[in-house]
Formats: sequence, C-alpha cells, structure tokens
Amino acid sequence: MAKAANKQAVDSAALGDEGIALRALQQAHEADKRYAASDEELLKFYEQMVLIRRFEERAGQLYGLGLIGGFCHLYIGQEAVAVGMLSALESGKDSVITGYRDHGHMLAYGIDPKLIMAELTGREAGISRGKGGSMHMFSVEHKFYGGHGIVGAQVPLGAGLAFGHKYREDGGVCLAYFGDGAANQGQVYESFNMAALWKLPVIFVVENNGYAMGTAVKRGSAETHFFRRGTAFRIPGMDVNGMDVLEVRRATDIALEYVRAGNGPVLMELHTYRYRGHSMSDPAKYRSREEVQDMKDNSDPIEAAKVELIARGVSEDKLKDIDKAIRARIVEAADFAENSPEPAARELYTDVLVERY
Ligand SMILES: Cc1ncc(C[n+]2csc(CCOP(=O)(O)OP(=O)(O)O)c2C)c(N)n1
Repeated sequence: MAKAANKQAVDSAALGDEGIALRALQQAHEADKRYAASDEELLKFYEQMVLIRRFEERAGQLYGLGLIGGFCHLYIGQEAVAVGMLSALESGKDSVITGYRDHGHMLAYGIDPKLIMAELTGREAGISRGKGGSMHMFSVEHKFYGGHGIVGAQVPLGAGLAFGHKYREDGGVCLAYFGDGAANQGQVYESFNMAALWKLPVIFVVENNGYAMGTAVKRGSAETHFFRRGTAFRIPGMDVNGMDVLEVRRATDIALEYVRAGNGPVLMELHTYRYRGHSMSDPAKYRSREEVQDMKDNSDPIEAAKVELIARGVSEDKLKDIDKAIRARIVEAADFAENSPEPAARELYTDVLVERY
C-alpha cells in the first residue's frame, strides 16, 4: 500500500506538476518513513556503525599520540548517514564523492580499515599510498572519488561524475555529499542548475551536522531548511532524520527510484550531529557540553539501533560479540598502520604532475 503511494508520488514528481513536483518525494518519505529491515540487515547496519565509531575513536587516539599528522575530521555521531545511504547503492555501478570528513564513508563501503588507518598514519600501504592522509582518500575500484579538502569543491565534481554516468549510459547514480557550511557556496548552485537542466543522475546530500567549523547553522545561513534550496532549480527536496539508519535508508530508496527513472537530481538534507570538534584541533567552545550530551543521550544512532535489535529479540550477548570482534579489527588496523613502512622517497615523484601539458 505504502509502496504504491510512493510510486504515485514519485511519478507525479516526474510529471513536473508545479507545487506537487517539488514536494512529492518528501510526501512519499513522510508516508513511509522507515526501511523494513530484516533482523540480519539491521544487525549489519549496527555492525558497520560501530566499526566507524571505534575506528574514529582510535584515529583520535593515534592523532593525540602524534602518529597522525595534518588535519583529521572525525565522523563520530554521523554514522547512520553513510551506512544508511550506502546500503541502498548498487556496488560497482553508483559513485560517491564527499568532503574531508571521509573515513566513515570509506568504511561503510567495506574498504579494509587497515588501508584507511595506514593512510591516516602516512604509510605506503595506505589507500592513497600514504600521500593523501585523512582528507584525500580515493578508491576507483569502489567508485569512491574522494576525499576533498576544498569546501564545496566536490559538488561540481559530483555533477561531473553524474554526467559521466549519463554519457556512458551505465545506469549509475552519484551521491555528492557536502556540509551545511558548504551549502552556502556559489558553485553548489551552479551545479544544481546544470544537473537539473541536463537531468543528471545525482543525489545532492547535505549532511547538516549543525555547525560549519564554529559557526552554527542559524548564524551562517539565511535559509536553514537546506532541502528547500533546490526549489529555484526545480530539484525536489527531502528532509530526513540522519540519526536513524532505517529512515536514511528508506529515504535514499525513494530518491534513487526517482533519479534512476531519468528525472534528474534530488536534494536530500540529513539532520545529524558531530560529537567531536570540527577537526582534532578544535576544542568546540562554541556549543555547550549539555547540548552534546543531550544528543548522545537521546539521539545516538548506534544506541537507537541497539535498543531496536534488543526489542526484536536479539540477545545482548550477540551484540557484545559483535562489539568485541570490531574492537579486535580496530586493534589489528592500528597495529598494521603503526608497523607499516613510510612511502619510499621515490614516491615523491609518482601521482603528481611533473610534466608540461
Ligand atoms: C574553499 C574553502 N574555504 C574554507 C575552508 C576552511 N574550512 C574547512 S572546513 C570548513 C567548514 C565547512 O563546514 P561544513 O560544510 O558544514 O562541513 P562539516 O565540517 O560540518 O562536515 C571551512 C570553512 C576550506 N577548506 N575551503
């Protein structure tokens, strides 16, 4: 029943019926908010979110020990976004691009934590041979196109990836993630215009974690409802709770169905929260401890999944076993990274432009 209603709403969005068109996907989302995951699927989501959290905690510790240098932006608190969205993609077909807060996205892809940790610590075994670090990870094999340090730069690149999908007629869709701060950049709207004009298969995803460095959304944005910002370009928007992995997954399914049918882009706003500072060097004095604690106590995506699993009859022992296995994988990843060699000096001359073009 709900599915049929969605189909109708998605079709009416495609028809371009003014007014309805821009709200149709949101209506479909509101009519049927959560993905009906099997126990096994929810366990998998839980496991992936815990993996990201433990990985990021360990990365924070290694940073403190001086084993990770440069910038390092942790994804703690935002796990449900990457896990829910990636679970809806078709691997080998769809592509992803994001900003510098990228470790969680790579882990959600199933990329080996050892390769990511080795990259963070600047080792040759890292996914970018230790030369990219936290912000510049890339995996062509997984169609993961970074990892970008320039705020907002990934948005036009994402439109380009979507253009590539359309040009090659490979059926792929690009997910282009960016932050609430990046959403105020001009290049974002140039990309929206082109993507809508050429009906590119792209989902623009605003990960609204409440802050752009130390600037709260309401201090820096005239329109704080980011999902409405595609309206001027006739891009339908969706307003999604990014702390609920099943809601994220369901909303992504709706968006993908619309985009895959050739209707052009969708703009999704995922409400989320980062528990740590903007980067490792941020003491986060622009918000109160109570605010952070309140999010941890009442909106944590991992805790919510855990409560739901237990209510479904999954035993606490099973969850403990999962947690234990993940801790072991993280210890292994950190040991691997610490004991791997740094890139050889000759690597200074690879993967860089040293010729004239
Ligand atoms: C073009 C550009 N301007 C400024 C910066 C410095 N900078 C890095 S992150 C950031 C804030 C971005 O916040 P947001 O887009 O909300 O993403 P979040 O960090 O919350 O994930 C700024 C201003 C930069 N890297 N690139």
